Amino acid sequence: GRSLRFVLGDQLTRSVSSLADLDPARDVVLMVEVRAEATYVRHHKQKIAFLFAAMRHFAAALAEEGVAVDYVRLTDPGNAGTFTGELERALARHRPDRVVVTEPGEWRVWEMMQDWRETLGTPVEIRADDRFLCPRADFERWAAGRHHLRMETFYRGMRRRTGLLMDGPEPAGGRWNFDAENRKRLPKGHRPPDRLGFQPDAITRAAIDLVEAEFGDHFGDTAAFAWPVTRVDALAALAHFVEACLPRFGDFQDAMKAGEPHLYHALISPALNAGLLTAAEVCRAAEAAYRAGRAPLHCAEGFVRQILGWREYVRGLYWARMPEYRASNALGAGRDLPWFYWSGDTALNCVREVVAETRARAYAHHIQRLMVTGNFALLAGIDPAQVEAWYLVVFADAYEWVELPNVHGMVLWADGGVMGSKPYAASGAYIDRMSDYCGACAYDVRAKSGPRACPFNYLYWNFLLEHAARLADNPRLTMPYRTLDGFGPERRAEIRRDAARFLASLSAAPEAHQGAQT
Ligand code: FAD
Ligand code: DLZ
Ligand code: SF4
Repeated sequence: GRSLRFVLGDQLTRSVSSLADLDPARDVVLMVEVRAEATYVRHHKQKIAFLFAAMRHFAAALAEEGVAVDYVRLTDPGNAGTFTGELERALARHRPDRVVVTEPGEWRVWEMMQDWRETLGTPVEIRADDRFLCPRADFERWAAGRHHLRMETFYRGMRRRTGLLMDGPEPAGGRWNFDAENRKRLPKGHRPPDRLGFQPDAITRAAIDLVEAEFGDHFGDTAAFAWPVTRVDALAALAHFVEACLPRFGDFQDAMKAGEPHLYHALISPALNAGLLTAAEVCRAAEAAYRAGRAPLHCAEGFVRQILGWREYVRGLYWARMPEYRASNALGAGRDLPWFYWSGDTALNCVREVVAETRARAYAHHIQRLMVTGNFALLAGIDPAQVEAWYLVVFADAYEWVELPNVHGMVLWADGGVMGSKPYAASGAYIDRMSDYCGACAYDVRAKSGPRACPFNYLYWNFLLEHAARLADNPRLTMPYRTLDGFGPERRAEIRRDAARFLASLSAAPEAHQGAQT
């Protein structure tokens, strides 16, 4: 029969399962730009522009192959504004025998798809997303009956399963994990390599203009848009990364430098998450560089671990634990998200830098997300739902399947330790060690108390004090709690006073700016 093949905006892979047995003579591919997907959170302008541009290029490439593509633009007359509404209209236009889709990245859309099967009156075939290396069912089997789901165990299984960086049954180099070698700070005056930027072509320019016209009040600028939006450009970005950055990726993975958000990072997550690259080919490219002597093992392994390990793991965890996963709030955090997460208007120089870079590029690297904006939200006890909404809005690579475990589990420990054995809380000393932010800050990172002291310092101890009942017997926190035990009652009172004063000075975002509003 005739199939209507519905391809979502983050399924832009020619080999995606919904296109597997495409018959160009009879089938139609449906792609839709819909307002609901751009506004379920008020995404950063670059994220929407990136996705619309990538969708339009993907549709054009399919059409060039001779495939019939029905592409609905955002401003087309009659656009229903939702996936379901547009699918209904397309069914009326094409009258196919069945609809074929690949399972979506987000629970929200999964629920929609379940409804389609009941309400559309046309059979809907939902296929597995085999662009991931670990099928959902396999992860669920591994996770069943476990409370703690540790990445490292999962990752070793994935190395064995795929043979990536394996020498027979042994991990290449005799070790699974070279994490300990990934913690260098950037030498003074060090200049990271220039990166490939991709100038918007006419299609991409039109997508940017559309976003400025339709979503002009969303967070973020578009002037610095330089993302690859085609497979060809994404492959060029990957090749450039492997050649110019991978050889030092591991060394400086955790380093931060003002004005240099990219450093040695791959900058491939928007392309990867939208399907312009696949996880398997990206991992193979890193392994090939190692085998050819063009990248040291600790760099290739560190990079493969991010994708074969972390990325597959958070995706598996998301599907194994949703929808309950996002409801927990193990530390009882309830403070409103401070306004400066949107405005960048804060004396905390590290936060100001990361928010400014995020606004300009819809990007911050992992340690900025984890140890600056994330660490602050943890220490200040910000409501998990508001923090999650922020992360889902501001990054071009953000989808709930990857954002939620990273924020809810890794950063906020709101899952009570499913993902991480302890919260990643850190004082200003960590940020000072890994960055050059503190030198230019109005606060003094070495001062422990008083109005000039770096707020991360007293917020860190205040956090441990507040959550002692929950965390003091955590074996990984023995050291800091021993230090805290040595503080006298006066020092403790001072910590609580400094923290209370600082936290009371935070102002929440005006209602209209909470990215979470739907
Ligand atoms: P690199 O540092 O070069 O890493 C290479 C690739 O590894 C990335 O492209 C990504 O695909 C993968 N990766 C690395 N770390 C992770 C991780 N923790 N989880 C999943 N994949 C990972 N990544 C997203 O793609 N979308 C998100 O919405 C997202 N939200 C995050 C929120 C927080 C609080 C944190 C701490 C991390 C988040 N990450 C997210 C993971 C990571 O920060 C980004 O994948 C990375 O910064 C993307 O930039 P890059 O391609 O230069 O990555
Ligand atoms: C993120 C996004 C946006 C902004 N717009 C669209 C769109 O107009 N059409 C579309 O098919 N997909 C879009 N997406 C991506 C979807 O939100 C994504 O497919 C779901 O979140 C499932 O992962
Ligand atoms: Fe951030 Fe504190 Fe350093 Fe200022 S002193 S940049 S607030 S860590």
